[in-house]
Amino acid sequence: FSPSKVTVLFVLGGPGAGKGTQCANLVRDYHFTHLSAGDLLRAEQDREGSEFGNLIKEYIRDGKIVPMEVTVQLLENAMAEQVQKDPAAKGKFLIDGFPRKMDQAIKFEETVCPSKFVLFFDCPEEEMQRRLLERGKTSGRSDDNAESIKKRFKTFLETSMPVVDYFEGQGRVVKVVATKTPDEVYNETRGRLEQRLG
Ligand code: UP5
Ligand code: MG
Repeated sequence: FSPSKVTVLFVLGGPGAGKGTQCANLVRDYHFTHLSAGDLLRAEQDREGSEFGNLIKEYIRDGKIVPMEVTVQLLENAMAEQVQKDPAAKGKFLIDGFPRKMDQAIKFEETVCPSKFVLFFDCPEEEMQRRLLERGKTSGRSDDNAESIKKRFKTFLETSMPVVDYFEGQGRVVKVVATKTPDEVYNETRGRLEQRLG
């Protein structure tokens, strides 16, 4: 696909900030295609015959960032598949939970497609932890436990926040406070998005 024909927004925020929840709202109202890097990695982990299954499993449990080649390829494949399915549609993509390390950001924007801007959900750690522990009761996610959550927060602060700061320095971050109810967060998201998309 041609990068000039698609629109990409990166959706960032700490673990449990509500990226997935808000992306679902945006898909409903603005016809974006939602691609969660974490979901794509979990699907690849479970795919029979995947050479990366065990590696992904370990990285996710430890809250570490899977080597970028794997994730960039999964995203590129998913985008190409979507464009092929619906060539007439102007591809509008929400790339959720990516890039969360500088090397991924550079690589993706150079080789796949630059993002128009970054939607950043800002939420304090205590609130994110509360949400994740609550979800962990039923989610079955291998990283929704106190020990993995701690590691995910550490990676977010040390490795992923620098990516947000990098985009911020370029004036490409749209920040939304993500502490209130999902509906309130969504209202703010819509407002800021419409301002920015014009
Ligand atoms: N909830 C949501 N909004 C709420 C609100 N306003 N008030 C109260 N509750 C709210 O929400 C989390 C929970 O909170 C849900 O129960 C929800 O109902 C509730 P969700 O919308 O799922 O938040 P989200 O930000 O999407 O949280 P998620 O757990 O998905 O975040 P992570 O960023 O940790 O997970 P992700 O799947 O993106 O990545 C997982 C792992 O994959 C990473 O740790 C890493 O190991 C690996 N990974 C890579 O290696 N490379 C990548 O590029 C991406 C991921
Ligand atoms: Mg998510």
